[in-house]
Amino acid sequence: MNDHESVALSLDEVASLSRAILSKHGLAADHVEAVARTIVAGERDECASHGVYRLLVCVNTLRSGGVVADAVPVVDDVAPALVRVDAGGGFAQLAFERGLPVLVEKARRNGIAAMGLNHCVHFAALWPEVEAVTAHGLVTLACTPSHAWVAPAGGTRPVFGTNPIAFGWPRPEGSFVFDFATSAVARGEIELHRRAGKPIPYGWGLDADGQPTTDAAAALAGAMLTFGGHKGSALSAMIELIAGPLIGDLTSAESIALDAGAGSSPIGGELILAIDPAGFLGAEAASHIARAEALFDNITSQGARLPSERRFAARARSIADGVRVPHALYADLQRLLD
Ligand code: NDP
Ligand code: PYC
Repeated sequence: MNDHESVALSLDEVASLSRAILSKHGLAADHVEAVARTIVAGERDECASHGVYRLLVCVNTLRSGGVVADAVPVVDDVAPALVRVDAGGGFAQLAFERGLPVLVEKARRNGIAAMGLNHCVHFAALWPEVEAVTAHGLVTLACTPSHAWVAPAGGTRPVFGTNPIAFGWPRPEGSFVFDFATSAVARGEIELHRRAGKPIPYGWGLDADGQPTTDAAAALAGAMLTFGGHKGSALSAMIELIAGPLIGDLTSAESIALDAGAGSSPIGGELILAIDPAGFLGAEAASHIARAEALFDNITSQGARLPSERRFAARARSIADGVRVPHALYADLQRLLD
């Protein structure tokens, strides 16, 4: 991005802008803080589809009544290794933060634990949550359905959400974390292409007639495609099941039906698993976990990179130098303060 096409902001300015916009549109103070933290994290790590751009989506969801602005998450200790948090129709971030200490304590006590978030509005990347769990030395898996925008492999009509899955493995510095949509790309990425008037590659979406397209708007109106053909399709189905009906929550098709064209963010559940290496290995856990470093070395020593390497480099840059937001997006964000 050229300097003349963008606005320079410090991370503090990104945080203030996020808080101001969310507060102005009626979000309760504790949610403002939790949501702003993930927006800043997304922008800081140069995840453009889940940084300040998401403020437009949050405001649209607040305006359309698609989220309960002052929801109070209720933590339910349902079983020795299970915790549920009813987000009450609020954004997922606060529900996650309220349930996290219980999940960590249960994983430590039992070796493994699962947290189900219910009735939450999820517009965010999963890696901030995964990093928050791995920070406690726990291996983590998280996934959530979204809205039915994605056709199954071999089909042409949306059934699945963009259904992200994220995994985290604790390391001495900077966990091994991957986090991606099971669609070829996140919907937010296609929306950014539409905003910038850029074509999308073949393989991301089909138009309303089921034909491959490079037109971002046509793919948004038609159907997105899964990554890796039948493999992404099967993973996406798994996420529908284990973060939907298994925890008593919505599928992506049910979420978009509830939305009824309002354009709000998806509502439904999220499943987060946490595994304590000491559960299997006791006092030997540290030495076995250390062996993972050889695996990572074998990847990076041949010039391949680890997932999150780009993000961690972006993070270091942004902390030192701040971030750059495209002018057009910045102008749209300023209008939300009028
Ligand atoms: P990408 O296809 O860009 O994949 C992202 C993941 O792959 C990151 O972990 C990334 O690491 C890693 N990666 C990318 N390129 C390489 C490479 N060459 N070598 C090794 N690792 C690599 O992202 P998506 O568009 O699929 O998803 C983007 C975000 O959207 C995710 O954070 C996801 O959670 C979010 N999302 C949220 C949804 C929701 O319902 N809440 C729905 C769909 C998506 P790095 O970051 O370091 O590049
Ligand atoms: O980019 O696909 C996406 C997405 C859906 C919900 C949040 N992000």
